[in-house]
Amino acid sequence: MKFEEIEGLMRKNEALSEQYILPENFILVRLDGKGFTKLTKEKLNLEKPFDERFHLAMTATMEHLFTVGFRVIYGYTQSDEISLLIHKDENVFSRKVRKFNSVLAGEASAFFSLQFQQICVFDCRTIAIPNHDMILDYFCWRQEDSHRNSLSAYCYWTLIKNNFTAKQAASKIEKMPQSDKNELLFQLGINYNNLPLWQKRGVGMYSKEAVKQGFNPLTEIISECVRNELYLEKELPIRENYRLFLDNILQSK
Ligand SMILES: Nc1nc2c(ncn2[C@@H]2O[C@H](COP(=O)(O)OP(=O)(O)OP(=O)(O)O)[C@@H](O)[C@H]2O)c(=O)[nH]1
Ligand SMILES: [Mg+2]
Repeated sequence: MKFEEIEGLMRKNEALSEQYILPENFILVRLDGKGFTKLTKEKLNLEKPFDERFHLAMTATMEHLFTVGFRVIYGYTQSDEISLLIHKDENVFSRKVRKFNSVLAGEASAFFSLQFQQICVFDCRTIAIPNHDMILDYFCWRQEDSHRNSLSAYCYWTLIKNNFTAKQAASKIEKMPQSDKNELLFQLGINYNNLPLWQKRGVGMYSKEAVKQGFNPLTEIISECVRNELYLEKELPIRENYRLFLDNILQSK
């Protein structure tokens, strides 16, 4: 086959393999640390079940992802995952799915690795979301996942600290109802209700208007202007109030 024919065939196959997020759909991406159970245990030397330095690195990585060329409306992080809601009119890279996945996974992996001076890798998936209600359902789902995992992780590590083996601890909490997990922690001296909210609900990030004072050295006048700034919500509401909170952000974009 001639070079031109080979090139034509390759380009045709590449083009036909391409997937796009269809117009009018919001773009939802979720990044998740690859093999972080092992990484956090063996290489990063973290506090269990939650480590503030790890959480701050996740939050800083999410903030970085607001600045890499996509119109991000809202970001949410819990545990080793980050979800980003991208505007439905975003047309960057012609909405090619592979571009969202590869660029965002690359940016997150590089940025997070620098925080710990270790190779840390994120995967990324891209999901089309056709309407507002599904966006609210999505984020409530991830927040509920955060809550369930955090309760289980606290139970597991508290049992380990109380001399249970890994196998005993895992089998004790397997299939245990949530209310019993709360009670188990209480019996072992931990009031789950008093634990930091970021560990139970995750945190959210979005841009909002802030009034700033600026000093003009030429006119020597202090003036006020309104700027959009990234804001981190560390005390997210839950359930219906979380839906209202998200709805407000969506209405303003
Ligand atoms: N010690 C510690 N570990 C954490 C913290 N946050 C997340 N992790 C770990 O991150 C893991 C996240 O779970 P998964 O994403 O389901 O598991 P994974 O090992 O990353 O596997 P894949 O995502 O499938 O590659 C948990 O098992 C925790 O061990 C933290 O603050 N402290
Ligand atoms: Mg993971």
